[in-house]
Amino acid sequence: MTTLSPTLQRLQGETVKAYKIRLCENKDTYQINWNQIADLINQETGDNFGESKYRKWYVNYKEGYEDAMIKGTSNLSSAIEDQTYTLHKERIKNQTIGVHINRIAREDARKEMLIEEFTRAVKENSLQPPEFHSLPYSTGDKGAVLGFGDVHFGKIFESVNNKYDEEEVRLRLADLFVQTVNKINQEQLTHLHIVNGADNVDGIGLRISQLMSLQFGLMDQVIRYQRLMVEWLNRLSTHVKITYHHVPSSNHTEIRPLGTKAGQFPKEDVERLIATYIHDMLANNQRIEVPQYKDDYARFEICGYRFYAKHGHQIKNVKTALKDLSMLHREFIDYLILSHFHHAEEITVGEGETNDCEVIILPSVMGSDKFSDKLLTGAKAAGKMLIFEEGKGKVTSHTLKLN
Ligand SMILES: [Mn+2]
Repeated sequence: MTTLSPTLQRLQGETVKAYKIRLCENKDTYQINWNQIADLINQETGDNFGESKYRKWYVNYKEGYEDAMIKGTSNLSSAIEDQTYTLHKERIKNQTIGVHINRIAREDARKEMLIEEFTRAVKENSLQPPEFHSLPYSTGDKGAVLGFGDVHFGKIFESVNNKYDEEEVRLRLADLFVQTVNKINQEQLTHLHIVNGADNVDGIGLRISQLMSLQFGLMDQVIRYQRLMVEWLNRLSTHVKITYHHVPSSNHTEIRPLGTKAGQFPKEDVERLIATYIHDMLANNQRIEVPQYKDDYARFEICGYRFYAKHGHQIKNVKTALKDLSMLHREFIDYLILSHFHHAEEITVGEGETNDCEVIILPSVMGSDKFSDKLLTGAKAAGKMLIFEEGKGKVTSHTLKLN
C-alpha cells in the first residue's frame, strides 16, 4: 500500500465525523474519488461500506447544512428588523427630548450671550480707561473786577422790602468786604480791579421833596463816606493788590449852583472830591493804585480787554452805548460798565476777537426804595465780582448780595 499524503490522513485530535466531512468537502481539492474516500474512512473505522454509503450521507449532510444556514439567516434578518425598529423608536424619543433640551439650551445660550455681550460692552465702553492727555496748563492771565455803585450814602428811608440809613450802609459794606475776601480766596486772586460806579452820596436831592429823606447835608455825606471808603480799601489791601477806578461823575453828586440844570457844570461833582480824597489818603499804600480820571468816565485794561466805566445817567440807549462810545472815542471797547439803573444786567452787544463785548450794569448798594416800589422796578442790593481770562474774556460773574 502506498503512503498517504498527510492531508489525506486523519489528523491528531480530529473526530471520525470531522475527518469524514473534511474529505467529502475537499474531494476535488484532494483529487480523490468516492471509492478512495470510502477506503480511507473504512480503514479508520474498521467498517466495510461501499462508496455510495458515504456519497449519500454527504449529500444529505450538505443539504441539511444549507437549509439550516438559510433558516438561520432569515431569523437573523427579522431580528435585525426588530433591532432597527427599536433603534428608530429610541431615536424619535431622543429627538422628542432633544427638542425640549434644545429649547432650554437655546434660552440658556441667549442669556449667556447677553451677559457676555453686556460684559464686553461694559469693558470696552465704560471700564476701559481713556488715553489721558496732559492736563491743560493755563498760562493765560486772570483778572477780576469788583463792581459796586449807587450807595446813595446819606439817604434814610423805609420801603416795602428795604430799610436804609448810615448804619445800614456800614453793615452792607462790611458784608461786601467779607464776601469779596471769600471770592479773592476762592478765585485765588492776587490783584483786584474795583469799579465804583458813582452816586456814592445822595447829594442834596434832585427835587425839594427828596430833602425829607436825607440823614445829613451834602458836606457831611461826603466827609463821612470818603473816610469810610478809605478805611475799607486800606483794610482790603491786606488781602489783595487793588486798582481802584472811581467814576467821577453822576446825577446825584453833581452840584447845580445858581439854579443851573443837569450837566451844565459837569466838573462840579462831589465824586471828584471823594475820588481825589481816596487817591491822596492812600498814596502811601503800595498795594493800592488810584488812577485819577479827568473826564466823566474811567478807562482801563484787564487781560488785554478795554473797559470803560460810566455812571449811566447820560445814556439814552444802553444797547448801543458800547458801540456809540467806541465811535466817539475812536477805540474798540470790549466792556462797558454802568451803574445808575439799580438792577443788574449783562448784555452781549457785539463780538470781539476772542470775547463777547458786553454792557455790564451793576446792581446798587442801596437797593429798592419808595420810588422804585411805585414804578415796580426794585431789585436787591448787591455788588458784582467778574472774572476775566486772557483769550476768553469774561468767564464768571458772581453776585454778592447785600440785603
Ligand atoms: Mn444814579
